[in-house]
Amino acid sequence: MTTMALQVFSPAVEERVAFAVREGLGLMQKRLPPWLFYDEAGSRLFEEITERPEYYLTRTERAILAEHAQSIMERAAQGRRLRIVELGAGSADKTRLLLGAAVALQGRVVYEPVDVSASALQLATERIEREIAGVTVAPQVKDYTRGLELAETDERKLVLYIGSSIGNFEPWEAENLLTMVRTALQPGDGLLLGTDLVKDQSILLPAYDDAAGVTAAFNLNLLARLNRELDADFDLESFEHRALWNDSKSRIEMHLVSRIKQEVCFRGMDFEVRFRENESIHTENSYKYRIEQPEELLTKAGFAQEGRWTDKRGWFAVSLGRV
Ligand code: AVJ
Repeated sequence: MTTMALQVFSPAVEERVAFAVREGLGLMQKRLPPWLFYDEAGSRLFEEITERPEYYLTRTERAILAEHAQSIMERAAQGRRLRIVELGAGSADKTRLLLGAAVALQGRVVYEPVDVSASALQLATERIEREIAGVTVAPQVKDYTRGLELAETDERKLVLYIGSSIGNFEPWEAENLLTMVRTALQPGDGLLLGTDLVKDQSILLPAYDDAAGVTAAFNLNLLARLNRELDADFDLESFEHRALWNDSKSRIEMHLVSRIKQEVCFRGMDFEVRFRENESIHTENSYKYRIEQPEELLTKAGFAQEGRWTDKRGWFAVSLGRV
């Protein structure tokens, strides 16, 4: 007898993927949204990216939090009890530093990670409850880009939006997202925002095109996902990863470039796409901010900037906004 892997059938996700493909691959400049990266393999590859020597973001932000967690928490709490909400919790690795500081400050803390991935939340919940005494985890499975509902509590809330996740959004989208977060909060509540800063291309480009090829694999995995989920026939060998710096938009762009003229069939949805030689699919933007921009963004979204912490090289910023 053969054992088959259990197929988890989730039409909602599949329809969202099919919709994104139909919409994005029909454009003049083909594009696919970056949330498509994060299937199981993609989430694992992203964790691997964060350990590559070229990918300075995670390491730099972690160093900022390691050094300043205590003062960040004190500044956010202002003598009150804090409850910590995190948007897009992921592996919640850097969050431990902040949770540890909150526990040191107030004895115990409620941590509410919000993420679309129930499995990622499950893992993070178990790990954090096991490893940090005093933390109660209250996970919420939700796509926070579609709205946020936070219970009214006596505690002051601090929303964490770290890891430069905001960088995936166009400036106007980023403003809308943070405005939406602000409207879910009460006066006195805070937002901790992690933003990657503009720096020389000689640093930026390798971070998105590491020598070991993990970022390339992360980008190409998107096509493997479409092959599997939509029964497409992308030949992964005939596409290549490309990262470029768009100076006028201040962003890193990732593309998947077709090495040849070809046609790709989506047998699962009666849809074909033609590629010219060298034609690309734009898969991600990663905006890089000038040092004064996080504050401008917070202000436009209705927050007052309450503090800002950076590393010695000025590569990354963590900003605290208050409602
Ligand atoms: C998770 C959006 C912060 O933009 O640096 C890493 C994703 N893409 N390498 C980033 C990513 C390519 C990452 N963020």
